[in-house]
Amino acid sequence: MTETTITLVQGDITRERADAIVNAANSSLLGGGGVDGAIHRRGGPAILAECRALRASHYGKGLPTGQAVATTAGELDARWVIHTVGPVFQASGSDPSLLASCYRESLKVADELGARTVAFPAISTGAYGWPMEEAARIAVETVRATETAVAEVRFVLFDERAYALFAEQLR
Ligand code: AR6
Repeated sequence: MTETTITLVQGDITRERADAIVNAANSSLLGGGGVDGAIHRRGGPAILAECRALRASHYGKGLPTGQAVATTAGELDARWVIHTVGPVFQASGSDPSLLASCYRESLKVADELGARTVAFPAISTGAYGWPMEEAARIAVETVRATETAVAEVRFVLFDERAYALFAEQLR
């Protein structure tokens, strides 16, 4: 296995060029706000059409939390969008292994596709409420621990604080 390089970018993930762009989706696969909304808006209707087809076939009950599935990237500068569903953070106790699973399963799908560059957002850190610092640690640790043929994992962080917290994990 070749070494995977982890890189960081601050910005909008829908502006990235990569083999695969990961979407922080929900189980319905039918869109939402945040990264999900932005990906469907910029990627166009082809992505939603494939998501609907997945719901009509393999994922009748939706995509379970921690799993991942690929569609076309539509008009994005990528070949695929890999949709994954992060866990909702709960103050009473949340399962970090489900968040780790999102990164691991997305990389597994990327390997199946032959993707060499994969861009990830900070899954679960928006609407799903995961504290950025812990989410950054889980993201970086999981990618480091995953055997993959992906050459570059790029974390695309929306704001300065998220970027700084991911940078700290890479140090
Ligand atoms: N590029 C990169 N990062 C972004 C972008 C963007 N264009 N937009 C937001 N972020 P979220 P979640 C950051 O809420 O927490 C959706 O409605 C954002 O600042 O997109 O996994 C889905 O349909 C945050 O740090 O995803 C689900 O219902 C991070 O991306 C639900 O939200 C993730 O925020 C999923 O919630």
